[in-house]
Amino acid sequence: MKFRVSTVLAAAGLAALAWLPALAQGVSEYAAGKLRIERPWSRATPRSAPVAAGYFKITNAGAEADRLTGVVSDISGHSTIHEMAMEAGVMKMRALANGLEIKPGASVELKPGGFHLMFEDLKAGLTEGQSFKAALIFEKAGRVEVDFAVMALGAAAPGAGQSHQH
Ligand SMILES: [Cu+2]
Repeated sequence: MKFRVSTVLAAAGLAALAWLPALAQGVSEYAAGKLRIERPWSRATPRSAPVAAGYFKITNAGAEADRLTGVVSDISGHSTIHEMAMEAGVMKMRALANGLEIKPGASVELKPGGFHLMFEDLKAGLTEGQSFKAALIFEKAGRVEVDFAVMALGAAAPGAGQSHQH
């Protein structure tokens, strides 16, 4: 079954490529109680852009739900948790008033086109290759300091949509 083998190899190659930037920056993983936070990343910002986004994957290995209620970083005046949602046929982002719930046993991935952190009122632009610190604030797990790796301007997570830019 030559076809199958080459398909598998091609898929493996693509996956490896997609993870290359993360590997180049070092694997970043953080634990807070029963929560595991993986690979916080952001994107370089165009000159004078007022906002930047933040992404990561979070897994709740506990028996109780937890909730990401806020984020604080020195890079921005204030930061919020956003979702992308359809409104009258248009994809828009909006702040999650009650934060982002992570159910027991579940993983949530913040990624382009979905949930994301929004660093607003940026104090300086973000450049590919730099990193910045931010504190994620959870209802139960408390405050977790993580490093966000800044990827290229157009970097996209595997499987991300393309109907938005921020
Ligand atoms: Cu947003």
